[in-house]
Parts: sequence; structure tokens; C-alpha cells
Amino acid sequence: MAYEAAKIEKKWQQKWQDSAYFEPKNDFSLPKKYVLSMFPYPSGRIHMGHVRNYSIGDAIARYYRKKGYNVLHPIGFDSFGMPAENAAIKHGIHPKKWTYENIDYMKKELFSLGFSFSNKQMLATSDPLYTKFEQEIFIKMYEKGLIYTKEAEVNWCENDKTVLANEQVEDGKCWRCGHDVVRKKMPGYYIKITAYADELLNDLKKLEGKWPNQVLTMQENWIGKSEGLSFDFALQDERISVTKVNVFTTRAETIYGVSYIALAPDHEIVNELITKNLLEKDVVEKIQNIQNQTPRQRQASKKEGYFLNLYATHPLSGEKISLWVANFVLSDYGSGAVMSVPAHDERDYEFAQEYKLNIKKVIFKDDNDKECHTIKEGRLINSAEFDNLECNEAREKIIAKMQELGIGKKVTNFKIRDWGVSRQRYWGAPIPMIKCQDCGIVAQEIKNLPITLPEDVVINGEGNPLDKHEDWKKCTCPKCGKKAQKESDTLDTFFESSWYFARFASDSATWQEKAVDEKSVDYWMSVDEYIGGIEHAILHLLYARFFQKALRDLGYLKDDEPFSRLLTQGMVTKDGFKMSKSKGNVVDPDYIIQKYGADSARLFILFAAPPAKELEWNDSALEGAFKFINRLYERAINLTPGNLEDIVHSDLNKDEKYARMKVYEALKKSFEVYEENFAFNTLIASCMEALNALSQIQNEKLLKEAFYIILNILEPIIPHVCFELSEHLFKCENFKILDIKEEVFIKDSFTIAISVNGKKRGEIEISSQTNKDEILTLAKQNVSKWIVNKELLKEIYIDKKLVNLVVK
Ligand code: ANZ
Ligand code: ZN
Repeated sequence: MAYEAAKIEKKWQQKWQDSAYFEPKNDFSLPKKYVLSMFPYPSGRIHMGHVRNYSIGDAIARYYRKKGYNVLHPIGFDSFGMPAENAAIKHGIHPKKWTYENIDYMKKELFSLGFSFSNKQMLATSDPLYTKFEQEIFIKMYEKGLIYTKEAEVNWCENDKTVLANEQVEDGKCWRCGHDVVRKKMPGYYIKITAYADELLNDLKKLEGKWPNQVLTMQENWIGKSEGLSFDFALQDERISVTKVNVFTTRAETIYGVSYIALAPDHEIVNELITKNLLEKDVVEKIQNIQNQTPRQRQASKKEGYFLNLYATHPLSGEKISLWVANFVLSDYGSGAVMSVPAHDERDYEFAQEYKLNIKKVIFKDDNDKECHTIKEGRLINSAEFDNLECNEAREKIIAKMQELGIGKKVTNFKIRDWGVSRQRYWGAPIPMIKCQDCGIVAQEIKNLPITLPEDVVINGEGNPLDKHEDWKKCTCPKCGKKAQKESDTLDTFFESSWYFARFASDSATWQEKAVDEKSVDYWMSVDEYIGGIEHAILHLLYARFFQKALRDLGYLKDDEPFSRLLTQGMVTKDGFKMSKSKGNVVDPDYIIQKYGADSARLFILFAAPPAKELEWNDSALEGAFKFINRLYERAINLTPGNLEDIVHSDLNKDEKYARMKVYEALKKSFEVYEENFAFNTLIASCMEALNALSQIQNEKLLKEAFYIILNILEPIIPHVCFELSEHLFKCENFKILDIKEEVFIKDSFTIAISVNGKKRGEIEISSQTNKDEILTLAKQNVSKWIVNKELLKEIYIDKKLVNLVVK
């Protein structure tokens, strides 16, 4: 019988569905595992990155299911977003139709890979039922003060008439139409993620050892907590109304090294100078140019700045300090102004070099510190009464003095910013708010949710179709009952992916009634294994962590963190490049499945590299995976079916013992791989070794045990063929994991090295029954020519390894 992948795979996929094998059980007394791979955007077809992501998650889920755990392994679709709208503009398909057709197609693809996803818990975030509770959460957050409106600067494309995320601005142009992007003040809804900044930072400690260090560091930097000194420089100039410049510094010890003050391009002083026509026309133009750049562009450009013809007074030394506007100063960090110390800060140094500004050294390390602007330790010089103090001590003393004098205070700053969620887009969840002429901004009533999207819209890429839909916008104000207007902005799609894991964890039988079901969420959360791409290291994972905490404080759920463990999978590459449409190096999973079967695709993916590492596509390795499955199949299918029988290990011959040991080595490895390190590649290699060791074995009893174990180990990776073979051999559809038999690892004989006066002179093979005295006698016989006629001073025996004889 030859291995027929297509036939076997279809058969088992149907069987699993019919027996509801993948569905979580409602028995909350069982031990649980919640295994979640990040859900896909329904772009049309699944790609190799998805196959990798889901093969990893599926292997873990299937392992625990087999081990007797109650396993939740859901999937859904992150189905709101721009691509659906772009398809509408390009091909005239309604975003809804486009999205749901893609979902249907991708569901079939996922099904054909044999992934053990729950059907019952499946959802798409564009489903009105999901929107309903998302809007409820929005309103609850709004009422709690966790969401507010403000005017703020955004990236704006005048052609598309929409806000663009920073990632959608390429070289200052709109990623879609190529039109210049401008910075514009716009009203919008903001989520107060900063209210949880401290907790988000502190709780990273709970994730140490469970999340990749790289991700923890990225989150820590993104939150960016800094402690430092905030103080003022006095400014006296009749031409302007501002009388002081506040700065924030983390390096108070460098205060005597200040050479100039650098202001952000939209600092209030700069704005006043511009408004009052106190700057040259070309300087104003250049400043406005900088103002129109995104923060990212500013940081990528060369240091640029202009003298403002103003001076401030140094609070300690009384020196006159010049004021500059500079492109590297962020407007929304600290106070948007920096005391620049070019001697000890790289950026300040570059700027000072460019504009020939004074560089005054105030920290001395040793005579070799030519690269003085990078020094962070040493003793103070040129710093009045603080001379000779160590940096750290000086910083504390200077801060203390500034506080005493009442001209400065210790402050904590965070880099993290509140999250703007308003999008001028059609295909998203409507923000459930209304604008009333009398009452201002009012939340929709919960009983009116969901606020759904109108289907009759014109989508042509010009502005927000919802804003132009006058009928849809009409509503009555819940407060005063007068005519009002619906908010026409929709939510950033990151909003949907920030709580889907809690929705998944709620029994779908409760989905109609509530956002999350406390009882099931209590049991299933947190996610035990979360698997996804490193590209989500910051935003998605941070938003999800914020939501978890906010939902906890709103009484929806209990845990502090959503994902107990995180595995970030590496990229799939081909010919050295990331697989992508634009590179034209995509391998289509459908084609692979048709040619080799899902099991081969899964085996190749998990064998080619450890999950966290990059995976280079390789046709011959795929072929190799296919051949391995064939070998496994041919060997197993030709054994006589029947039950496992006990094996007396000592009755086996040498080759049989060795082969059995290899099988049990693989079994032992399987526990650490599935539960701890996910190094599936090493586990598969172990199984291959075991299969090789079995190749000459004829002992049917042993072979049956060996195949029982190997099929068992490989089932989470290549489930179809393993189920098929175990059904054939053992009439069982569900495996039981066998225990390790330690006797298998006990060796029968050992090789002992014998040395005389520390030099190796011989070796003997002894059986494990031989005692120490016998071993010493055998050893002396073996090296007799080296010890004959000599006085034996000492005999040293190291258990099962070595005999050393000391002679004179
Ligand atoms: C003087 C100084 C001397 C500084 C020195 C650094 C080194 P973190 O650690 O990221 O918080 N800074 C303050 N506000 C800024 C803004 N709006 N835009 C750009 N830079 C700003 O960085 C704090 C340091 O970044 C502050 O300490 C300040 O420069 C600068 F040898 O003050 B420092
Ligand atoms: Zn009203």
C-alpha cells in the first residue's frame, strides 16, 4: 500500500470535525491550556508565514489535548481595515463582500492543513456582534475617563482626505497616492494608555523568562520611563511675553556644561516669534518645513537648527545662553526644550559642530577620553562647588540644590503617548459617540448598539464615506432628545485585536449577551502560549496588555496579563529575502498541499529551523520531508496489527536494545520540546534517528512498541498520517502518552580507560554487573607490562569510567 496523502488527509479532517475533537470542553475541573496563534487579516489567501505560525500553535495544542488537557485553540479573522477599502476602490467590490469571500476561502485553506481549531469559537472582528461589544467597551472606557477627545497633530493626506499612521507615510508622501503628507491639527479620540504606563512597565518583570527578552526590552524602551530634573532658565526680552524656558534633563550633573538651549520647532517661543514677525522670512520657511515633517523624518535627517536671537540666563552660573530651534528636539517629550551639553551628548555635539557652538567639558575620566561627548562616568570639573564629585553623586547633589533654591524639581517622564484611535475610514467599527449642538459629545446608549455600517456607500478614496452619508449620520441625542449627528470616524483596527483573545475565551453560547463571560474567562485566561510575528512586539502586544488591565478594572475579567508565555516566530525567506508579493518569491501553500500533502508541509516547516529563527525555503528539504513520511508509512503499514505487549528489556539483543533506547530518547525529548523549548526540529531529528536504528529490526513486539511511541510523538506535527497508521495498527484514534521506561537507558556494558601514572595505557570492556575488585584485577592484567616489577602505590577507580594506577 502506497502513501496517499490526499486521501488520508481528507478522511481524517472529516473525522475530526464529525467527532468535534477540536472543541474545548465545558468541564472546568480539567487542567487547561489556552494556545493561541495571532489571527490573520483576511487578505485573500494564506501564506507561508501563516502556515508556520499555525503549525507551531497546532503542534502545542495537539500535544496538550493528547495529554488530557482541556485545550482552547481558536482562530478568527482580524477583518476590518484598509485593504478591503482599497479593493473596493480598485475593483469596485464592496468591502464586506471582499472580506467575507476571503474569509471563506481562507477557512478552507486552514481546514486543509489539518489545524485543530475550534469551529464553535470562530469569529471575524467585522461581525456586527463583535462590533456591538467593542462599542460597549469603548463607552465603558469613555465613562471611566480612559478615552477622551483632543485636538492633536496628525499626518494628513490632502488627496485622500484621511489621517495616516506614521507607518503609512513614506518619504513624506502618502503610501497610496504619493501626495505630500502634511501635519495637521485634528480632533480625535485618544485612549489613555499613559494612565497605565507604570503598571505596564512594572509587570514586564512578571514576564521575564516567559517572553523573549528582545520583546521585553522593546516594550520597556517604548514605555520609556526616565527620571530627571525639570527646571527653568529665565528669559528677559521685551519683544516676547514668555519669561522662562523649562527644560528636562536626565543628566543634571552636566548643568555647568550647558552651551545653548534647543527648542522644538513648534515650541511656544518659536510660535510667538513667528507670529510676531521677529524672524527672517527664510528662517520661518525652514522652520515650517521641519514642522511639516513627521517625528520620524525629523530624527532621520541631519541635525538642523536656527539661532533665534534670544538669550536666557543660566540659573547657577548666571551665564548668557543662546536659544536655538532644532529639528532633533521632540515637541511632545518633556517640555519640548533641551539644555544642550555638547561635551557629553552625541546629538548636542553634532549640532554644536555644525553651528560652531561652544563645547565645555564638565566631566573628566582620564587623559585618554578624547571622545569626551560619550562619557557617562567620571568626576566633575568646571562645575563650581561640585568639582571632583562622582557623576552619580553630583547629579543627586545638584538636583537637591535646585530643589532647595526652588528653581527645579525631580520629575518622571514617559515616552509612551496616548493612543489616537480615530480613522476617517469606512471599513471599521463606528465610534459609538454622537455630536449634539447643545450637549456636545455624548455616548450612544448601550441598548442601541451595535451602531452598524450603512451598506449603500460610495467608496472612491476621497474622504470618509460615512461622513458624506447624511442619512446615516442622523440620530437623536440620548441626553436632550434633539436632532444630533453620529460620529463618522471609525476605530483603528488595533482596537479589535486588543481584546479578541478574551472574546475567544468566552463560551460562544454567551456571545449574544455579553462582551466576555466571566466564568469561562476566569478559567481560560491567561493565554498559556501565544504565538506570532515579532513585528507585533510593540504595538499589538502593548495595546493588548493595556486592554487586559483596563478590562480588569472595568470588571470584565481578572488576570493582570493577557499572555503568560510568548513565542515570536522567525520570518520565512526564500533566496535570502522575506517571502512577499513585491519580491515575487512567494511559495503558495495550496500548491504544496496538493503536491505533497499537508503533513509534508507541516513537517518541513517545523524541521527546517527552530521556531524563533528565520526559515529559508528549500525545495529539496520539502521533498525530504515527504520521503520521510513515506518511509514511516511503508514500515508501519506492513506490521501486523494488534495490541502492545510487554517487553522484557534484558531479553533483547544488542541492536534491539540500542534501537529501543533511541525510541525512548525521542520520547523523553518530546516532553521538553512540547512543554518547554519548542525545538521541534531536534525532536524530529530524534525520531529520524530512531527510525534508522529500527531499520534492520525484525522483532515485531519491539517494532509495535516503537511505532506506537513514534506515531505518538509525531502526531502533533504530522497528524493525518499518524492517526491513519495508529488506527491501522492499534485500532486507536486517541493516543495515550507512554511513560518513560528508565531501564531502557541503562547500559549493559562500559568501556573503562586504564592509565598508569596518569598516562593512558589501555582499556577494557566490562559488563554492568562487574564489581570494583574484579574491575581492578582486570585492569592490572590489561596493563601488566607497564607495572611489572614496580611498586604499586595507589589504585584510583572512577565509577564506570577510569582506573588510574600509581607506581614507582
Ligand atoms: C542634558 C543632557 C546632557 C542630556 C547629556 C543628555 C546627555 P531620555 O533618557 O530619553 O529621557 N531631552 C529632553 N527633552 C527632549 C526632547 N523634547 N527632545 C529631545 N531630547 C530631549 O532623554 C532625556 C534627555 O534627552 C535629556 O537629558 C535631554 O538631554 C534630552 F550629557 O539634558 B539631556
Ligand atoms: Zn443633546
